[in-house]
Amino acid sequence: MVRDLGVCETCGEFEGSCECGRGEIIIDGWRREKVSKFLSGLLRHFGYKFGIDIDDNGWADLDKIERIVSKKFGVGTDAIRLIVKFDRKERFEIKNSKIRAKYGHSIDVNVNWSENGKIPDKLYHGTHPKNVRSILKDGLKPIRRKEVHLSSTIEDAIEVGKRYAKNPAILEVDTKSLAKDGFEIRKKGKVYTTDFVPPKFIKLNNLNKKFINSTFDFWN
Ligand code: HQG
Repeated sequence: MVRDLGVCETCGEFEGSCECGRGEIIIDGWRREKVSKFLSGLLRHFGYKFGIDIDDNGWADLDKIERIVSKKFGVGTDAIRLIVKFDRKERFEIKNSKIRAKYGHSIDVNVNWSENGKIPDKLYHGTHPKNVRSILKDGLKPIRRKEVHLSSTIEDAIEVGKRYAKNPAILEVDTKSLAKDGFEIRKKGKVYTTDFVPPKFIKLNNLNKKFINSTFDFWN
């Protein structure tokens, strides 16, 4: 369940409930999820439908977004700022009076990302089992988005894959070799992205191998 967000004079900004119990809920969990999905949609895919200009680096004016969100959901900038701050996947970024999505775009933007840190040697991708054969043959492609998305843990990849199937397939990407081969891997919040992963760097995670093998005929 998505938790409420609020502020308290004593405890500060909080998720769920504050320690002293006197905090004010700024946005409830139900609305938080709706607004967060809407923000993802606006900033990644359809801002233009609402008259939002998104610049080449993915930035949009926060006050314009706030006007639309306020009309549609009855919450203001304080709620948007809390949604951004407490987002588990660090989907968004606010700088000065601008907001952008860090990943997931279908629109043509270049989120020139500079989050530092070592890229793990292995990353994971959760998907529908029916995609496995084609991915192992043709590689991981961005399909309708600008980039391929990878997770840092198997658990996160399972969560991504569960959007497609109850028992998702988990693929393991040899990012060490991918990087050595010249592919740029970008850390964007909790998610990693790259332009394409050739099949030679992908293998089916052992967790699923037996399961997929036993049911491959059914899916294909
Ligand atoms: C598949 C959400 C067949 C790929 C998620 C995936 C993630 C192929 C689908 C983020 C293929 C594309 C991105 C090939 C790729 N043959 N199928 N050669 N290459 N595919 O939604 O990674 O919550 O664009 O496996 O949690 O599922 O919105 O990518 O199934 O982090 O922040 O084509 O979006 O994050 O689907 O999801 P997507 P994704 P948020």
